[in-house]
Amino acid sequence: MSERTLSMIKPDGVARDLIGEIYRRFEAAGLHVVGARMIRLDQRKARAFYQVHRERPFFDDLVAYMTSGPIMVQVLEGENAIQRNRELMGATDPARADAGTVRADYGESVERNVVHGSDGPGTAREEIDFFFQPDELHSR
Ligand code: 3AN
Repeated sequence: MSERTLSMIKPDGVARDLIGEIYRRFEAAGLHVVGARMIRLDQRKARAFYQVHRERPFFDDLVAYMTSGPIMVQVLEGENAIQRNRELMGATDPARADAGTVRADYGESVERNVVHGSDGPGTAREEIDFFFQPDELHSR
């Protein structure tokens, strides 16, 4: 079933010029970029995006990091896109990520782990709506 998921390239990925490499991996895996934008999150928006983690000890550090520079946000569309993108990213902790995944290849730590991807259909819908208007998305 074709579905959509929200992906982000985090500040470390943008700063290290990994946008093209990561988009290449999406496209090679059959994930079509149907909407994309470069933005810089402010405190309010970063806190809102990560509000499920607001009680966690790493929350303030995560917000500081995610507001430290521009990010790319994109919507990926394709068969099983949510799971497929999770497989491309690898585990949250780069040290535990499978070989050949984005986080294994480029992640520096559990915080500076290069990419984000929605973890299920509900969060995918919410996260896509958080960043994009319907007329900014273009199915193939
Ligand atoms: P994922 O991005 O793999 O779905 P989540 O949703 O558990 O992982 O965590 C969201 C983000 O919070 C992670 N991408 C990571 O940047 C950060 N994070 C998660 N756990 C930790 C931790 N123990 N220490 C620092 N940052 C963390």
